[in-house]
Amino acid sequence: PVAVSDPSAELWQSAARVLDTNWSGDHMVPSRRLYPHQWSWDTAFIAVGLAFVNPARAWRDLRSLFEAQWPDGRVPHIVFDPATAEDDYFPGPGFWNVPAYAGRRARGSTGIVQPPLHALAAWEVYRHAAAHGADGVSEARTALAWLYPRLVAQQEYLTDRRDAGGSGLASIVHPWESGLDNSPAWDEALGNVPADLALLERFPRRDLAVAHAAHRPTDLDYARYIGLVRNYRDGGYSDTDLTQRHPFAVECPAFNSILGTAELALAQIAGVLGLTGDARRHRDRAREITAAIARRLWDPVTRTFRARDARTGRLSPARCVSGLLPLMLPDLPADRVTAIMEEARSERFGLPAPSADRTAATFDTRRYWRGPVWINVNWLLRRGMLVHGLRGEAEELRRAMLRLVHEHGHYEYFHPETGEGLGAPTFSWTAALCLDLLA
Ligand code: 9YW
Repeated sequence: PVAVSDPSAELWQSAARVLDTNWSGDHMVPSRRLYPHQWSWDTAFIAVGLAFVNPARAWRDLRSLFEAQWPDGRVPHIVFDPATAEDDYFPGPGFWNVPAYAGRRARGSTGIVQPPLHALAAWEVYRHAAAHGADGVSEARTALAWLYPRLVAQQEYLTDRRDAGGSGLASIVHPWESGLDNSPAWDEALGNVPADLALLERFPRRDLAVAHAAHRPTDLDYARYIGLVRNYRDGGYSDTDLTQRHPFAVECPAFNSILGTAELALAQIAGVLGLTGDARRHRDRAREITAAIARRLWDPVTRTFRARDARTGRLSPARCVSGLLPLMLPDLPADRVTAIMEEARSERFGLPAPSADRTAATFDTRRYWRGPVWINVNWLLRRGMLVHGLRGEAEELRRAMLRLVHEHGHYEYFHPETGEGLGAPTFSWTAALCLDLLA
């Protein structure tokens, strides 16, 4: 008989191999060369895929991340691997110089956050535990019980300390906190951030040594990024009076949709742990966050969700993929669901959705978050479709994502016109989410 190769089986195996290669003992790296440490929201996406092939590693990875949680509840966006040289990534632990009160493990971390996707990830790993037998279930319950109070502290940090605009939404204090690093959504707010180009002479860009300059942020933006870190750091990473003390505070629709989704995942987890009062509170919080997103971040003129500058009150003029992610929220009003799907299907996006509006002057097919397709945000978008019962659209998107990865590889991101793989070639979250899409 002729051996018939099964493309799904091949893809599954190559994805599992990427996750094996990128495992570093007690955590996963996003990619060996470009990102040799642990990144916060990567850990969540990765756990979703590890749930199928190695749940013990999913729990270990989440645990490694939350061991570096600060006493105020913030979960750092990077936990640095002490075994990796300081100059392998800039800005490294020396530049972040986090205060002693952050705790021993957090000393080797950054002081900013990323989208709080971990409750959803923990719930997903738990949901699949039964497939790994009785031991898998008992491991999952123990892990959930350990994580739950930490996940709650993470939410409370974001909803209390980070409500810079007093609107019931969390503000990000740095574009890196969005995970959509140099999205055009930040351009207008970044215009108010001083750019000290001399900083780049003192701290040369390490990212340009390992990635194409045409894919990466410009020097002007990079100088602002470093200046923002320095300002937040020099203020002791305090969130008091943020809008006066810090030149960047923005309410992102994707970050806040994930914040709301996390409350719903926490409600499920609380249910498993027998905490019914907590579960009710989490559901109420999710409804409040949804209402705040629908009120604060909706532009009635263009019928799209936008980022809002908490300092100036202005909505960003840029249409970005982040504006499609409120679809993840089940209580989103029906007219907003319709508007998001119309925008997603329009010539500005299309499926899989590029990171930014194809018709905008800022659209750039190769530059980081300003045009390329990312699997992680499309995976979130697909979840949103399923939440609203849009099964046909969800299936179409699932197939489109798998086609892209099957034809081009487990790349970090993809050219929005040709599908060419860009950035790191064996990228953990692309591989992990493929496993989920194939399962
Ligand atoms: C950087 C690790 C991270 C992701 C971010 C992505 C990128 C880091 O890589 O940022 O140095 O530019 O934008 O979402 O977590 O994969």
